[in-house]
Amino acid sequence: MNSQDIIIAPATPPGEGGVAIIRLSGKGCLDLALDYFRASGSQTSPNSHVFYHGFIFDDSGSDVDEIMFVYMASPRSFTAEDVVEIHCHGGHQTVSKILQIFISAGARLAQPGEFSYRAFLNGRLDLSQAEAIADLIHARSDKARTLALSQLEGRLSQSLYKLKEQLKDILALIEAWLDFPEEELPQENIIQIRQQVESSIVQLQEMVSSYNTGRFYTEGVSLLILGKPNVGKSSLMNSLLGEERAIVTEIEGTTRDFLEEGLVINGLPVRLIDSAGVRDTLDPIEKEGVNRTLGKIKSSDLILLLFDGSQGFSSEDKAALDRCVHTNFLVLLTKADLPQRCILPDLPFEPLAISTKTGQGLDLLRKSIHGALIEADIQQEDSIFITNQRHQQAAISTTISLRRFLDALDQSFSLEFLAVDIREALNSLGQITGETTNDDILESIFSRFCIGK
Ligand SMILES: Nc1nc2c(ncn2[C@@H]2O[C@H](COP(=O)(O)OP(=O)(O)OP(=O)(O)O)[C@@H](O)[C@H]2O)c(=O)[nH]1
Ligand SMILES: [Mg+2]
Repeated sequence: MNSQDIIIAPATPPGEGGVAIIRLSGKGCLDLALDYFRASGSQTSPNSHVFYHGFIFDDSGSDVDEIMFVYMASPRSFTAEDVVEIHCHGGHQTVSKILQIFISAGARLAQPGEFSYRAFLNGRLDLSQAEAIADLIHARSDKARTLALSQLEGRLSQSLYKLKEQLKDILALIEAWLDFPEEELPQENIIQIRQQVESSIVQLQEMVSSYNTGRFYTEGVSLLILGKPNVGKSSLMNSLLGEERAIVTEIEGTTRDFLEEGLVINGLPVRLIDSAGVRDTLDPIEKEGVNRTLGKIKSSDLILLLFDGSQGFSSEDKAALDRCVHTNFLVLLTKADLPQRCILPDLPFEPLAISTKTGQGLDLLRKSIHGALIEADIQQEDSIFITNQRHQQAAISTTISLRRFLDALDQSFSLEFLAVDIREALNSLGQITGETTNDDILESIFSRFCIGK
């Protein structure tokens, strides 16, 4: 990507709408834009951050659209470069005609993520903030939005900055002593350094383990409804969705394939999966369905294991329960509106009685689903949530380097060794904010953005 060009792209999605926004960025973009803009007032050179009404015309001088024009002078713009936004009518023909005019005049169509990439190169955003923009755009729940916004506002960057400053101080101290090879690091410094590194490791570990919670809110969770035929799996799917999505009958083996639907449960985006009832069967179609269900058990974030409360606990129920050990699961006793006959074996937790006929237990179920997946309180002011696997990997690498540093300190290794470990830790931390991220990785991160972002 050449960062000298004037780039252009629609900032709004394709399709019809009241307004579409076309954005130009780069040195000289104002002059270029003014070549094809006629303000309706007398103003000839626009002030920064002020809207002007006028017309875009083409090379032949014909008007193309009536627009609003805004110029944002560097560095007070999204990319920190000179930026012009053209707010035109939101239709495909108008947008593509305006793009054509400026591309023929020398602007280049921006690549996906190129505006954000320039904002990053110009120091307007660090890498974790640029990634937060993409997360914000793709947020599928209110919590996901809040997390992305706090990352965009720099909460993650700030806490990383503090960590980095601490490690840099330690490195500076060690490097100062490197100049006196015959002397040892004073004991009081060693104690202080050890404490600082230990507390950094604790903070990093919190970040690493926050990833699951963060990931659940941003990417959503998969929730598998499991149980033998006729326990009420499809009925539960329908009740949670609030619509008759799955076929419900009193015939065992009604559901043969997966049914997947998205919904939000107490702020958590959920992919709810209804499955074929688990039992031994000779019917080849049902058998395939059962095999697929069993395959899904491992990949689900949480399993709702259903037992029919109106019937005795059977060997099929036992087989389903055995499949769930070592997974994250909740036990539900269904059909609580009927006389209860099911006597469950000992379980490490209380089963939940539900009825899809009366709605009993469904609110509690929603809370339990949330509780089984989200341990920490996401609103806690001082904790930072990582929502990106790349960040988690970098935090893990940092922790490994710091542990190695502590070992080396214990074994009185030379100061050079200690310095190497701290430098490595700093390098890993810098990958989150983009200071030490190599160009290939940067390119692959930004190329996942949409055009115009
Ligand atoms: N009384 C009562 N009946 C229920 C309840 N939930 C489901 N049923 C009935 O139980 C039968 C089976 O329900 P489904 O939801 O189709 O069960 P399933 O587990 O999806 O069954 P398969 O797809 O065959 O594995 C239907 O006749 C439902 O009306 C409930 O809460 N109370
Ligand atoms: Mg079913």
